[in-house]
Amino acid sequence: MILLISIIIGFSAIAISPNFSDAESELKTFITHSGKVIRTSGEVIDPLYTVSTVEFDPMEYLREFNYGNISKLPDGTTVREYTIIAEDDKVMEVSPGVFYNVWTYNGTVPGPTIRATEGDLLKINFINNGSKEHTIHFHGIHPAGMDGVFEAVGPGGGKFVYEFEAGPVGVHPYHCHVMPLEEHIIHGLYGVFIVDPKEGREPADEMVMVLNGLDTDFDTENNFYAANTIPFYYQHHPIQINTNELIRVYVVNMVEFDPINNFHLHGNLYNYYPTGTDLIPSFYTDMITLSQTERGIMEFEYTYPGKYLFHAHKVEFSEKGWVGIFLVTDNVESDESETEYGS
Ligand SMILES: [Cu+2]
Repeated sequence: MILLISIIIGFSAIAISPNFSDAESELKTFITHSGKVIRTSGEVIDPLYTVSTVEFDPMEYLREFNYGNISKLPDGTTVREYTIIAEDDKVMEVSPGVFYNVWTYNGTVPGPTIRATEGDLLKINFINNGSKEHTIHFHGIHPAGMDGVFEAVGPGGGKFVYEFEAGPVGVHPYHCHVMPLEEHIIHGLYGVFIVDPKEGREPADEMVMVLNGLDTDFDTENNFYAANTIPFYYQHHPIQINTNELIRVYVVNMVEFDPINNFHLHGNLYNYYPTGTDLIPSFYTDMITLSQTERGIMEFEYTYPGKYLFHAHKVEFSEKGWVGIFLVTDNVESDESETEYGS
């Protein structure tokens, strides 16, 4: 009899199992701020019991470039050394009351903007203090062993030194390349790598904008979009620039899930250098469209003072946070601006 019952229970379990996979049985249900019921296998963070552990100031990030610790080889080659530490346990309040588990390079999303000149020798000391394997995969030209794909760096203090010559000239992303890749990117393991031409570029007020999305409910759709992580930040804190001063924006699209993103500038047009690899612009436009990791350099000057929007012309993205304002004031100095081009 017991045997018969066991057989029946066993058969029932087999019959039911196609409808209740392991993954589905782990799904949790919660209600979003808009009342939508979401089922997710991701970690749901309760805002009432959560404290942000990330300090990130998008205004500081905007114009902050990390040139590394500089030394010279006997042959005169410039060596730049950087340290990047990965972690995956931080929590960031990305929007009021919305807490998100960010995976970070040096504690922020995006990670630091690494900057060098073409031909410099780069040494990136990578330390993985996370709980999962991570790497750094740089876009650009380098040996296969420095590509950050097949040499996963173990958790709990694993180390790897990426060493290669900076090139080509342009603006490139770097990001973790451990599978599942989408997960490692969407949580925030990415940053910008700028390679300057040896002759430099024209002096300008320079800034970096990483276009990113945040999937805070783990349904593989972005709930928020932004330039530099915090939705609506530059709308509430306009970026101050001057009339008749060259503005140079290094823009990198790191949005996952959505096939395109774009960048529209109001009251002006910009010269656009795709990937920044050419010193002659390819377009003069007020609108570019970017797929995943597409990037480039925008250059423009404002003639008239005032407030000008910049945003995704994919309106859904701008309404969910990817929108900002340039506050243009009359340049009181002469045309010879004192803004320095860092090096
Ligand atoms: Cu990773």
